[in-house]
Amino acid sequence: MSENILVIGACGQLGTELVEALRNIYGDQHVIASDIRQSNDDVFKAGPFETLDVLDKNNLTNLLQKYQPKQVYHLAALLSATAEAQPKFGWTLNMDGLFNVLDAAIDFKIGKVYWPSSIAVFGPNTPVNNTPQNCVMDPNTIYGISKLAGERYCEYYFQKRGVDVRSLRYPGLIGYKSAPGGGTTDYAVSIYHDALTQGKHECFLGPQTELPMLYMPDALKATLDIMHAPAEKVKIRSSYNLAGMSFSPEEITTAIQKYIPDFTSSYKPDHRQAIADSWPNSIDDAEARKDWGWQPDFDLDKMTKDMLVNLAPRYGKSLSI
Ligand code: AKB
Repeated sequence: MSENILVIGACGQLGTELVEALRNIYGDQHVIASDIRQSNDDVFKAGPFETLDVLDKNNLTNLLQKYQPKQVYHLAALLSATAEAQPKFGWTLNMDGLFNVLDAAIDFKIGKVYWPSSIAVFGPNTPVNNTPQNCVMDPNTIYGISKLAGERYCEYYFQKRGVDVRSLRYPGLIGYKSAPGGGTTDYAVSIYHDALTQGKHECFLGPQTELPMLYMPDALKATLDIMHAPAEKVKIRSSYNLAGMSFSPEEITTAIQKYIPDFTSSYKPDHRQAIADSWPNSIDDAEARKDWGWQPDFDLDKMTKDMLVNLAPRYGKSLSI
């Protein structure tokens, strides 16, 4: 496999791990990582890295001319909490960035485009449990509104302009290799670090706030699976519901206590509580399972074990797991 692949927004939580996974498949030199800022992460030293502001069309055009990628993963966005703090910029980056990439896909004959959506497309009137693929969608955050508009835009570009664009509605993503940035689900990453470093965690959500989550190896598997699926199997061109597990801060605390019995959580809900309250508790991902064979490998306990085993040495700890 010798085609070039461009990852935009490569230095974020998902991008960092996706670049590594793609380089393992396609070769270091064929995966071009790009972001508005350079990262020190070792993964970016193995192959090409370019500075790219996706809002700058000339910058994007130059990169596409240079590398002629056959696939583009467009991950650059402001997440839920950050976009609420800068709504105008959140809207501009999330929407104009997507427009630029979809238009470039036509101009440069890019074979496939990946663009992430989110459970943030759902809102207060959405059925909260086992949320179906198609239902009331009334997001009340800038991030969610931009993701829902982006989904409609992707489907439009597929139907009317022939762009092979594929997308997943990610739940909260949890991983040990890279840090999340500005999401409402981020507590579920920092809780593991706090458990190992301080033995306690102060959660910015209330104890019973149940949210859909996905462990990073499953997120990478789903992303690569949908991008590698034959086009006719990808029947939904807005974005697929995707589920891994669902839990509350209280439940993840209990899961960690199994391995670190003295660990405790306290609760101090902030502005992110309202965002979490507008999102589903759990997701029905039957369409992804049916269309391209999606199946997650990790539940809360398996993920907790893996997170702790991998993070403990970083903090000089050894756990008997
Ligand atoms: C966020 O919390 O903003 C993201 C998401 C669910 O899309 N992790």
